[in-house]
Amino acid sequence: TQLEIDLREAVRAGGLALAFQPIMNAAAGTVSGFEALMRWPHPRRGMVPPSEFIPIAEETGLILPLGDWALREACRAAASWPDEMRVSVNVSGVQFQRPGLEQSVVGALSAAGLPAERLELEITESVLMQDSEAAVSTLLRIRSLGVRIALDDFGTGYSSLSYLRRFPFDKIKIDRSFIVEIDDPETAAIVKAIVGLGERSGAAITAEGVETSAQFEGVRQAGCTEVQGYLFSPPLPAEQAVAFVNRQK
Ligand code: G
Ligand code: G
Ligand code: MN
Ligand code: NA
Repeated sequence: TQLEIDLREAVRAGGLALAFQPIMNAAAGTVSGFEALMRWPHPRRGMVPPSEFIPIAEETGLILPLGDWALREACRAAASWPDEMRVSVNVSGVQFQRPGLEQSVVGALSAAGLPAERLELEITESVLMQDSEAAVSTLLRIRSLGVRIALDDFGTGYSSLSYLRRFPFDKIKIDRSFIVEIDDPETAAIVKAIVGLGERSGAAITAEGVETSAQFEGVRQAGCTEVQGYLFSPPLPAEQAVAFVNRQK
């Protein structure tokens, strides 16, 4: 398709960008890091959303060079932030199916001079579903470098709880479909239960998609330690991310 041709050209020519959304410490109100999110300003169509181009990138294998680029670019940006701030990078299942993800991670960290502890990879359950033995061993090797591993979109899959036993996640990100309903006592009870599970395994819990102060209060009461969402900030261009940090001080 034309979009595929355009994406190939954009990858080659460096036509994509990363946006950075702040992740806040729920108690302190400080920035604990940023999630890197790909943006594609298309020369004719305007901004193409990731929900359109990521699936194309995954089907065509373009996600491999694109994923490498995102890791490098994210680490490079993070190297200019205050020492305590992490960068979180989304990683597709396809990137786990090919050898070399560990090499890409090591390469991105060393090119940026970023300590491994300041990088976090966000994966979804689908990564562990495909070929779980190989994916788990790749994840463990990357984690042994000091890189943190977060389980993204938690609660949207089919057998979420079993994955928590299969891998020692450093963080669980609760999907925003729970957050929009946090005023419902049953949903709040589920979120509290997830927080309890996370605490027992030593994982931090992030609430995604927090849009209102009532939701913020609800997830804080449920015990979420980190929050992310439009209430705090949309994803920002790299320069504005640095300005956001300075404004919080
Ligand atoms: O950025 P939004 O704001 O629209 O992102 C939508 C989805 O696109 C995210 O939830 C994530 O799953 C995916 N996405 C965004 N950036 C990346 C990326 O760098 N790599 C991968 N694999 N997925 C991404
Ligand atoms: O990787 P993941 O699927 O978690 O991507 C996060 C997605 O959520 C991105 O598309 C991002 O732009 C979007 N997002 C971030 N904050 C909010 C929010 O408060 N509300 C909504 N509706 N979407 C958000
Ligand atoms: Mn994510
Ligand atoms: Na998510």
